[in-house]
Amino acid sequence: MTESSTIDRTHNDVRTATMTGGDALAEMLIRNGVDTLFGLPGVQLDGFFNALWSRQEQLRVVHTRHEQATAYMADGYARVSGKEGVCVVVPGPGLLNAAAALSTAYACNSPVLCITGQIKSDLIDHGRGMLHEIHDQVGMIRHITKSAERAVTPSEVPGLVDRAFAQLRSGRMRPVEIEVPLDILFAEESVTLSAGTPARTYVSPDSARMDEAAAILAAAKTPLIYAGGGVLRGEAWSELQQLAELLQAPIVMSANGKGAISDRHYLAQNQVGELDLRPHADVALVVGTRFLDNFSQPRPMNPDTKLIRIDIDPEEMTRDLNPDLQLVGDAKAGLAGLIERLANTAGSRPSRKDELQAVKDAANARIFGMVPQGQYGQAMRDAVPDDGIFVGEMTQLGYWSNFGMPIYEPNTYITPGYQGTLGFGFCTALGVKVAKPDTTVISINGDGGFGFALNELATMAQHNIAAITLVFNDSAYGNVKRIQEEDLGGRQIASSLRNPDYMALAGAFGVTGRRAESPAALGTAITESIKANEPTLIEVPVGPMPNPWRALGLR
Ligand SMILES: Cc1ncc(C[n+]2csc(CCOP(=O)(O)OP(=O)(O)O)c2C)c(N)n1
Ligand SMILES: [Mg+2]
Repeated sequence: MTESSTIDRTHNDVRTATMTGGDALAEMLIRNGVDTLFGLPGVQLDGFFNALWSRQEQLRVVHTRHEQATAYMADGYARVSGKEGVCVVVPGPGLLNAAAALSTAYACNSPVLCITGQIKSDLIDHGRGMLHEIHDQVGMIRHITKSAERAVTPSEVPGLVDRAFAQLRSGRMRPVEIEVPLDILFAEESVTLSAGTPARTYVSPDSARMDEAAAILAAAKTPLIYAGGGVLRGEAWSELQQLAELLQAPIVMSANGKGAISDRHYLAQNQVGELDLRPHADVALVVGTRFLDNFSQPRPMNPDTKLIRIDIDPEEMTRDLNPDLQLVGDAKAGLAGLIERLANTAGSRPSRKDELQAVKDAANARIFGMVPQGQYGQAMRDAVPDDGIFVGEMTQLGYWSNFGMPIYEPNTYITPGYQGTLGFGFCTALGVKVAKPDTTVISINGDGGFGFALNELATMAQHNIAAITLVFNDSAYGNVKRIQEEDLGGRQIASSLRNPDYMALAGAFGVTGRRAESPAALGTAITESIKANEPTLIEVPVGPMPNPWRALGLR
């Protein structure tokens, strides 16, 4: 069974004309549905930016102050828009600057297209030392992309772009790199533009295995569902909820899977509630997740729990454990297939609402009882509307939010995943806000992580990107400092930070600055910022915070 995606693509005629490589690249992006690019120009890209100049009505260019931001913004854009995010960087140092962000998109299965320039085509890999030359750029970037490829004539560009989009629209979504040398971007020849790449289709798991899985689930008394980012990337949230309701199975979401079911639903459980549920599960249905804990460790499952996995990536199935049943396919098709098979048999289960609501309430009492994280978390959640989007970071409130923040809609909680990249939060939130200008976007940063990208306050002001940027300022790489304090005998080194005056900093960039000295003040500051809807920085001075995983028994 395959099913068309909801993304509407305009149909284009195949057309042959004489044009430059730059024109061909720009035209093919348009033909693949791209309308926004995040980029930073340079001499190897002149032919491309020249082509973009004449297409500003169709392709908006958002330029940044560092290449990391182009790729983070493309990632943020991709995670919330249902479209691919596209960034454009010069070769060598430009691509290397973008690499931390690409590795993050790789970790989080985000469809990012990175377009890179190249030195002159006849000098590639000669080692002469051309401006921005690095040896085997394609080979280098392949390690953190799904594919990487170069065109060496203008007429090769349409195929290059279509193959990239075919990768971005099939299987496990991960970033893709393409590159075109500077002379080819200016060279002219006859080019045949294709109609673009078809929309994504969903691959269904093997039918006989789905029969087996349905039989196991029908017989299960206390089934438990684990949902990860694959549910969101595969737009499978309705199917997930329907199946869970049929089975009366609680759903534990990974950080990247948050929003797969609304936390208002009694079946939605966080990782603290999971501690109560896991030992009693007779069957675990694991959908679109690596199925690891916060520290990328395998979960200590009860050996009697039968394991069924749905995953688009066959390699993921058996990396750490051998499931009883492997369903290789898209979450949407897999879950729909199970619903079809279970609709008659499992329809009459009694509601587990009282029992599961109690598990949830007990977990939340502990989570929100954490001082001060629970109070700040509550203040943020109360101030932000249900459809508001939180972008996390590697900071104390980010860690807490990964398991604690209630999330009510799909794709409204965005994290750097296992890459844990400082610098991710602020930049990614800017891309999210470009994709969703009418939605509240909250970026949760520490002073350390924000420092990786504070130059992008200029981008925020210049392009009027009204994301609300929080900086929890403890004058420290707080997580590092706490480890040195608690586990390394207080041997503090390289973990204290002397910070700028954040209000003066915001003012210098032309961004509205607010300071919030308590959870209540933070709530007020967020509410005011939502009303003002302008580029905003909110500094939240804080002290050291307790280790959230230890406090909640998650480690
Ligand atoms: C790119 C990158 N470099 C280094 C680290 C290691 N690291 C993890 S947490 C952390 C401290 C973060 O400090 P801050 O952003 O202020 O958050 P806090 O813990 O103080 O809340 C560091 C340096 C990282 N995660 N990513
Ligand atoms: Mg800090």
